[in-house]
Amino acid sequence: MADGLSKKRILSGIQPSGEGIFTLGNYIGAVRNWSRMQEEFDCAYFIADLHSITVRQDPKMLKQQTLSAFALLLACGIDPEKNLVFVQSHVHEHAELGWIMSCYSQFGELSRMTQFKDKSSKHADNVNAGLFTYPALMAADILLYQADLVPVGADQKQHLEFTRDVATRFNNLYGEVFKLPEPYIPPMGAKIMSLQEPDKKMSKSDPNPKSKVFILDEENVILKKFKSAVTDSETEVVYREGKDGINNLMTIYASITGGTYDEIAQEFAGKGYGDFKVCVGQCVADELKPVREEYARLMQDKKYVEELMKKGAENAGYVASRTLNKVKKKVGLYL
Ligand code: ATP
Ligand code: LTN
Repeated sequence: MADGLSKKRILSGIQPSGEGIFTLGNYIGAVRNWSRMQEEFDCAYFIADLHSITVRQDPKMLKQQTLSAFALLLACGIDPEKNLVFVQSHVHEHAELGWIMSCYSQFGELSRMTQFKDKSSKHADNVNAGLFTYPALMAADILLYQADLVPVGADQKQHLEFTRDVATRFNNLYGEVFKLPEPYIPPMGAKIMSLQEPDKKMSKSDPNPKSKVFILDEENVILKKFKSAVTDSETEVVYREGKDGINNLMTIYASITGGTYDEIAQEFAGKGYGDFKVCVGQCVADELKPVREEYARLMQDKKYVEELMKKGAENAGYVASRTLNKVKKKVGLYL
């Protein structure tokens, strides 16, 4: 990162929770873009394990999934030599600044967060304080690294607005401590929908296994899931309102092959949905094969992956501690 000073800093995180780690939606909508941005930007990517425990997790699974998720970031092409790649809980500055940020967050604004409202109604038996202060920790994640740009999906935009509000409040009190981050929508960002209910986004936590493709699914599983994807009663492969299922398959195909909707419609003119589904499934399987192979290779050498985790945390800690120390001084904590 020798030329890190001249490049804008990108930061993003992904939770390791959810069965089977990352979906095709996470891949096309997030992780694949993260790896493409590493030339142009100075990037920091992390596994948000502290955020995952705002919902009850099985401890063994969480530990396993954290390792897998980290290895998967590397397998998707994120280079730990060029970027900061780490596990959130390994860098204690996140939890520390998270606490400080929570002291500058208002009850009212946290109560208005739609994710809090959603998750507290979904997990009504465990509406814990961490779920409530989740955005303060996320603000800390971002502000510690003085990130310029934060690639997030639409669901996280409110949290980014909140981050800017808290940072502005803090800066108004103590001077320019934090850089104000902007949301970043990557040029190739696409929203991938469920294969079974194409009006809903493909989500790790969807209980229906046929609704989602995992990055680590084997080729035959991927083909099968695409064969059973819900479409419509027409026969024409064309992108049009009301054809959510076909539109979604076309989006997936386009984002992997780079073709336009018109080109895809031409390619499949006169052919049925069956042929189209096989082709989409095959191109997804081909795209994910090298990722799966690299992941398998990395996971054979757990020690090596753990070593990279450790180095990543050290490098991230160096950057994070500079911001945290500045904050502590400003607030009046005795250093
Ligand atoms: P959960 O089911 O637990 O909400 P998720 O699969 O929706 O998980 P997140 O951890 O919320 O995934 O998101 C991680 C990243 O992946 C975010 O940047 C988000 O915008 C992106 N992402 C998630 N699902 C999709 C999707 N279907 N299409 C495009 N991008 C997605
Ligand atoms: N809340 C995010 C994950 C996340 C994140 C972050 C993303 C935690 N901290 C900081 C960007 C920047 C999610 O659930 N997708």
